[in-house]
Amino acid sequence: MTTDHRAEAARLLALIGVDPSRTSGGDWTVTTPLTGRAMAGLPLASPDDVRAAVARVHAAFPAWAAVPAPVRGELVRRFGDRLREHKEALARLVTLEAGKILSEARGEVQEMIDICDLAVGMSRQLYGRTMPSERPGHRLMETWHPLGPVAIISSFNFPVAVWAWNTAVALVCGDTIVWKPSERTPLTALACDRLLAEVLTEAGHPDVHATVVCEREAAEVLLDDERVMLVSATGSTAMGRIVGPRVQQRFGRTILELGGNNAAIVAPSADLDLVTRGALFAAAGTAGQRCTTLRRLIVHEQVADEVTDRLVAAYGRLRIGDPWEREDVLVGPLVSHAAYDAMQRALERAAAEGGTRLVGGERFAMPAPDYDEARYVEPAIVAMTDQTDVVREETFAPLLYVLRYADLDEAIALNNAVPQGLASSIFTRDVREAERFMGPLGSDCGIVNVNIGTSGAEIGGAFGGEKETGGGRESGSDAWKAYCRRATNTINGSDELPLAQGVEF
Ligand code: UN1
Repeated sequence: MTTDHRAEAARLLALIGVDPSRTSGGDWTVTTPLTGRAMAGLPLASPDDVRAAVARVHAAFPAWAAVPAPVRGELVRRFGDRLREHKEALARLVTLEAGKILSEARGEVQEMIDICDLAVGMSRQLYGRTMPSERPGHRLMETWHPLGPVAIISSFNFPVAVWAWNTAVALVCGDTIVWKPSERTPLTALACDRLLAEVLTEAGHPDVHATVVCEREAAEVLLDDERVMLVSATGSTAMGRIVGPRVQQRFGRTILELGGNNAAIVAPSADLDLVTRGALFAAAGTAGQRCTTLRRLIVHEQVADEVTDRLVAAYGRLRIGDPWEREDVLVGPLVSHAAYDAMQRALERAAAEGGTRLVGGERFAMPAPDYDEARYVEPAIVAMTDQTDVVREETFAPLLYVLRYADLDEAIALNNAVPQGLASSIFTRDVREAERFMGPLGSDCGIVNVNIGTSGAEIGGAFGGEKETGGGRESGSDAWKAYCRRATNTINGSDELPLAQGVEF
């Protein structure tokens, strides 16, 4: 008999202080990917509920925007403290709801803590520039102001970290927030909502954020409501194709973090120990369910056999199983039957398009009937002779395609010849190759790494990608600017009124 997940979820939610009425009694069933069985039920928000949430955070905006940014930063610091306190409980909820291994779930909560720390510093560094004016006694400068209510739409695979990237930064920028988490992971969302609510309520700003667990029709309110100034959405490219134009239609802003089809190039000089570990984690970690997961390995023909032999051997040693029951498991379940079916379809297509399966792809046989409704799978590697249609698509599962190349131009062209542009990497000891890959005619992705895999980005950098990945940037560096309204100020400190460009009037 496996753990009673329903009881565990209730216990963890109680520890965090979530009101039990929020996670019981509704029609919506939350299942755990660990067994595929029901773990909780909760009510879904209606379109009217979402409109009410928008109205609430919209009304709270002026008072929040008037709070000095460093004071907002102090509240984000307190939220980070709450996360530290509840790190283990939150991580365990992430494992229950998303199925990722505990080490990665703890890493995800750590990512939330890290972004809070960064945002606290940011709150004193929302710098605008001052520019010289062409007119005597004049000055030009820019000011970054709060933008307004922001909607955050997040996905099951990083149920809390991606929300935190957006939230911590948006809060210090002075925005208010409506969060629409994945319907698969509402419990972790309500747990985070509770921790943030404690801090903001204590500070007298209870309506600065709202969390709405809802289905598509209700979520669409966030796209169409003109009070929502920015929609930051993480998910599939198909979702982004709806969100982008719909919000743009009313001149709202978007940050889109959509599909990835991430590649690593392995050059002949690469350190193959790094390649094996880096590719193993990037391709099989999180059961292939990161947007940054390594999906294509582009290997120089001189080292291709050795690299594939080593990887196949490493895949053979991967421990697959229920990460709740065994902490030494490295690959947990896929999130759903649909994810498993999509992987099987991709494997069939890859075979039809000339691929040779080197390892994996089978449903992993779990020891007890408790797991009949879950979908565990052996991570797969498929050797391809060409970058065919199926390789150019993102299959959100642990399925790695291996391609060979003869010269670096060809490898870079393969890296770029997919519709998505999120993460990429090169393994090489040749600094010239690394520079070319990072250069203007190198990788066309938003993330371009050297001698590490494609996944596991740190929060300090701007996160996001090009082309079908959507073009948005979140998290560190100057990504905060997307959450602000920029004003350009021209200030005349003289007694004259000269016009720009020498105009006489
Ligand atoms: C995602 O999968 O949506 O870079 C985000 C990474 C993580 C974030 C992934 N820090 O893999």
